[in-house]
Amino acid sequence: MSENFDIHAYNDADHAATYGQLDISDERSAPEVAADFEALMRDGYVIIKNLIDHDTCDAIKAECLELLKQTGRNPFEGHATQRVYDVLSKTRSTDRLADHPRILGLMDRLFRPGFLLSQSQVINILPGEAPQALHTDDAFYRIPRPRQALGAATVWAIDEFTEENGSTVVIPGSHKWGDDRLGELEEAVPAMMPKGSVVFFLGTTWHGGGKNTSAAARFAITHQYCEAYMRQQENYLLELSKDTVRQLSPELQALVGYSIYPPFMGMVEGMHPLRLLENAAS
Ligand SMILES: O=C(O)CCC(=O)C(=O)O
Repeated sequence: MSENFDIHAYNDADHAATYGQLDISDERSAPEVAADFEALMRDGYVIIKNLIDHDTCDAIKAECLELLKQTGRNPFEGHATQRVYDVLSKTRSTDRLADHPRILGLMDRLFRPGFLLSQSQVINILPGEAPQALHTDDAFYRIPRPRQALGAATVWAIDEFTEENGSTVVIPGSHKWGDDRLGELEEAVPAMMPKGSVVFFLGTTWHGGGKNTSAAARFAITHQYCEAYMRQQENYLLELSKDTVRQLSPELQALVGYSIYPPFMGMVEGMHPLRLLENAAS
């Protein structure tokens, strides 16, 4: 290797000539994001209220209700919970939640540039559902705790989240725990929030879906994210056709994997994957 070759500069550099890293909008560095981030790192979660309006919630719900079918196959999915997987293939209605600037602003602070979407679901908790087993979302990255989060999640309240209707529950401060401590239901608090709000939590934070003792279903959208160097839960590159990817915003295209984590992770033929979308016939 050449004496003058600086491997660190090479690793950090954006080598793509045609498709560089996307610009970060001002909204992603707004003062509110700094305050949200402070709460997130202190408590392991933050509730951001009224981020989308009720009309948007109603439009999302109307479209996604059509997609809901069977209930869960095991207690974790929830025998009285309906879930839609592969959401991005089926509807564009939740895209603006996945790439919402207030969420991506938190991700900018939390993870390295190039972070990815990890999975998306519609989750409809029906009346009578039992509490979901508490868990952490990035436990499958089998690296000992305490450690930094390698994933992060949003759960969007498309209906109001109440203690009765199955609001997500979280254990404040649990993101700092080691592997020796398991979350107990008595320690969990409901993330109650108005329709149109979101709870954002770290992949290391203990949480779960709540029990639904009300007479109505609780409708939510979740999008999860991970560091660019961790495996995504959902295999977007196999799920999404190129035509679907062409319909996504540049941010969302990057999030599902049409992006490079410097210096070259994600390459196709040694080049940026967005080149695959150039030929409309492909
Ligand atoms: O539906 C919720 O509130 C949370 C669900 C959850 O944590 C999960 O399914 O992994």
